[in-house]
Amino acid sequence: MSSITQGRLRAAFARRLSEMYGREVPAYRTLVEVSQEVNLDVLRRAGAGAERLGSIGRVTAERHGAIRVGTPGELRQVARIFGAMGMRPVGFYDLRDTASSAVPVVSTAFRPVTEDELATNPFRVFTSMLTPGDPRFFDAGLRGRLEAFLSARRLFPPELLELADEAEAAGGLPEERAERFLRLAVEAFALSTEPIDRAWYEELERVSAVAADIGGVASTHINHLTPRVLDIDDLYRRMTGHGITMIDAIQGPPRWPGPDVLLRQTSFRALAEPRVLREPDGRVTTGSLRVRFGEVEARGIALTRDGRRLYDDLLARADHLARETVPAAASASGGSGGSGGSPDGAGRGASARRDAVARDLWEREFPASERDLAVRRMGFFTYHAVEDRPRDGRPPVADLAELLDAGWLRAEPIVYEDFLPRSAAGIFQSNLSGEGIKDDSLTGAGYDLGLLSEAIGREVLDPFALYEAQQERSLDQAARALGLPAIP
Ligand code: OOG
Ligand code: NI
Repeated sequence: MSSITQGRLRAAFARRLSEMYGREVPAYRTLVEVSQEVNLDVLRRAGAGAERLGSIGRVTAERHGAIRVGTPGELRQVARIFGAMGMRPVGFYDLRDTASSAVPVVSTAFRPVTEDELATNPFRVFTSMLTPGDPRFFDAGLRGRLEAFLSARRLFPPELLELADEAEAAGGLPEERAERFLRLAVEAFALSTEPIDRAWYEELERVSAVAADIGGVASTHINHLTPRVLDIDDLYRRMTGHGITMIDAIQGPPRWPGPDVLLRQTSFRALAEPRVLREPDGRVTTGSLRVRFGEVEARGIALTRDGRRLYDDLLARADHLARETVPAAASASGGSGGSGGSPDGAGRGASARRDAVARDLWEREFPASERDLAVRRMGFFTYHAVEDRPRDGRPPVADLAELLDAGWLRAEPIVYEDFLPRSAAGIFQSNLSGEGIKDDSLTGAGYDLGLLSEAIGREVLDPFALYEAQQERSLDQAARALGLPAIP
C-alpha cells in the first residue's frame, strides 16, 4: 500500500487550504492571480536570476497562513497536526509589547526545517496563543470567564489528532487515511457557522479585537493565507488598480538597489464576512464580522545575528528620522501624498517619506551586494567549491573574501523562512478595528520561550541556529573539496 509522505501531506494541505480560503475570501483569489502575473513577468524580465531565491515552482506554491488559539492545550494539539506534516515550531515572537494596540498573544511559526523538506513545500503557519494571564489586558474576573470558555471548547476532533500522531510516528499515512486526515484538518480551520454569543464577543472586543477573534468563538480558523511574490512593489500597484485598497506601507526593508533580505509584506483588509450571532435575548441573527484579511510577501536572504542587528537599528533610525523630517506644512496640507488631507493621503505621504529616509540610510550603511553581505558575515549563504576554479598552482588562500574574489568559492543565498515581529505587529494592527485597552501601569505576565516550549511539549527551535548549521555544513564540504583544513 503506497504511503503519502509528510511532505506530500503538507503540500496537499496547503493546496486545499488555499482552495477553501479562495471560496471564503474572494479577494484572496484576486491576490493569488495577480501574484502569479507578477511572478511570470519577473521571470520574463530577469530570466534565471528570478529564481535565485527559490525555483518558480516553489514560489508559485508557496504560502504562509496564520491561526490563533486560546490555551497551551490547544497549542499542543496544533503542534501534533503540523507535526504530521513535518512542520516544527521555529522562533518565538512576543507581540504584546511590539504592537501599539492591544495584541495579547505570543507566537511561533510551524514550518519544515530541512533543505529537502523546504524544497518539497515550504508551507508555514504563524501560530499565536492568547495570554489571558497578562493583567495588562485581562482583569481577574474576565480572565476566569475567558479560561472557562476556552477550556469548554474542542477545536479538533479526536480522530484528526489520532491520524496526526500516526502520520508523525510513521513518516506519513496510507492513502485512504491520508485523505481522511486532510479532509478533517482543512475542515478544522474553516470559518465556523456555529452561532457566536454577541454579548461575550463584544465584551472581549472592547479589550482587544484579537482576544475576541480567539476567545469569543468556539472554533479556530485560518486568519489569512499569504502568497509569495517576486516584486511586491509591482503587486502593490496592480492590486490598487484592481480596486483593492492596500494598507499604507510595505513592512520590512525598503525597496533599494541592493540585495533583497528578510521579508517585505503588505496587506489589505478583507470585507466583512457574514457570521451567525446569538443575541442576548436568545434570537439567532446574521451579523457580520471583519476579522480576516489578505496579505502578500516577498522573501529575501536570511540575515545573521549581526545582519539582523543592523536591520533593526536602521529601521529604528529611519522611524526616528522620518518623524523629525515631517514637512512643517504637512499636517495642514494633508502631507506630500497629494490627495488633499484625507487620512489615507496623509498616511501614504508619511509612509512615502519614511521609505525615502529608509532607502537613503540603507544605501549608506547596508551591505550593497551579496558578496559584501557574505564577507561582512551579515547574510547566510551556502558555499560551494567552484568546479572550474583557477588552478594555477597557487596554494589556496583560506580567507572567505579571497576565496570568493579569486573564484574558488561560490555563495548561494539562503532564503529567510521566518517572520519579523515588528512586521507581524504591524499586520495585526492594521487589520484591527479598535485599539483595545492595555494597562501599562501593570507588569506583563512572563510568557516566554521556555513557557511556549513547555506548552507545545516540543523544543521551539532557534531560526538563527538552523541557518547557521546549514551554512556550516556547506563550508565544511567546500573546504574538503578545496583541500583546506577549514574556511574561517
Ligand atoms: C498573524 C500576524 C502575523 C505575519 O505575516 O507577520 C503574520 C495574525 O494575524 O494572526 O501573519
Ligand atoms: Ni502573515
